[in-house]
Amino acid sequence: MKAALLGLVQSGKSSILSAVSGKALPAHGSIAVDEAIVPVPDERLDWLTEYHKGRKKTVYATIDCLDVPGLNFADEHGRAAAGRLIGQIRTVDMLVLVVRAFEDQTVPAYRNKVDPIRDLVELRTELLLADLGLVTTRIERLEKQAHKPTKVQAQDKAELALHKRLQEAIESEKSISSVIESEAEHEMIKSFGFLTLKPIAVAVNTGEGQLEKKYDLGGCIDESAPVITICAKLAYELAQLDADSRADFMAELGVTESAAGKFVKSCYTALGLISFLTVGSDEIRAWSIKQGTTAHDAAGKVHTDIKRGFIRAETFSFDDLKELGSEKALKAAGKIRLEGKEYVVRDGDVINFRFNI
Ligand SMILES: Nc1nc2c(ncn2[C@@H]2O[C@H](COP(=O)(O)OP(=O)(O)OP(=O)(O)O)[C@@H](O)[C@H]2O)c(=O)[nH]1
Ligand SMILES: [Mg+2]
Repeated sequence: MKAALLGLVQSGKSSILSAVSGKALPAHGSIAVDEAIVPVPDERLDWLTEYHKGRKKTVYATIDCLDVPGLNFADEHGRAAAGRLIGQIRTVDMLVLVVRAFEDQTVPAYRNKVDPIRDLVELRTELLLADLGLVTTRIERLEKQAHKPTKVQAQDKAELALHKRLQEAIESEKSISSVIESEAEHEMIKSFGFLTLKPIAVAVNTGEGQLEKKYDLGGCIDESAPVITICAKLAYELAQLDADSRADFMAELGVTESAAGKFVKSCYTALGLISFLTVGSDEIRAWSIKQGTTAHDAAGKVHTDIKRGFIRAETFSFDDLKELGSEKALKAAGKIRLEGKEYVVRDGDVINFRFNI
């Protein structure tokens, strides 16, 4: 899964990504898209590691994140650069829109004023315009093509009708995701990488001491989009400490949830992801999958051979193990199930795939 952190200039994208991934900050003024891997914090994995002492490795699930240089639509040069950057993120699975809410005289504010709602509206409008550009070009092309009696004429006509609907939606400021009605329609347009079809999360980068503040984003984004409040500067500073000092400092500040925890949760919610866990002879590992994934497809995530030779998924719930204390007790309580290919995996399932190759 790949997410792109997108926002106006100096909103705190690189600080957030460095805080949650541990990667060093990019050079000041960098104009290239940078990439970092964000480990998914998972206490269940930590618990299992403790329980199965002696395994060599604990492998967290990860989310790939792109750190996109700040967008600036305030002048022509900035608009051209923003257009190029937006073109580079059409293949990602989701967007994390980062908006600045922190006041700091030493960091120049976009359009001379800190205003997270105005920024979010501007970002959203620009994403809609970028999609409109693609839709309009496609319509022009299909209009030339669709009246020709070719083998794909019916297909062209259907696609033209759909793109006209998209155009209308965008012109009334609706995202493409709000008008796509079926899997078939989705298939028809998925290769375009429309930005307003992608799931979105919003990270409001607030000042120190304002982490509890709730921001009313005034309906300027889809209601289902998760919104988190992060203080990038504080999160970055905390990330530079060792684990013990970090825990002490967080307790002192009354910060209960790490920025990484919040960030990853928002991506998981937006993408509809869950995790299942495996305990191998040398590694304990978490895997992220879409909600609704079957045991057969989950096996394929671990290894194509395991999918091909799938026999059964020996499954129990992590919570049951934690409550009963041992696998022996789980067995005695009949909590270890043998599931078939069609079983729909649940968050926190610990699975041992039985397979035959
Ligand atoms: N006071 C304060 N400063 C912040 C906060 N977050 C970021 N900054 C500062 O704002 C400046 C920009 O932060 P970055 O993380 O580089 O922001 P960015 O969005 O990656 O910037 P561009 O990539 O240049 O658009 C840096 O000087 C940060 O130290 C914050 O929460 N509080
Ligand atoms: Mg940056």
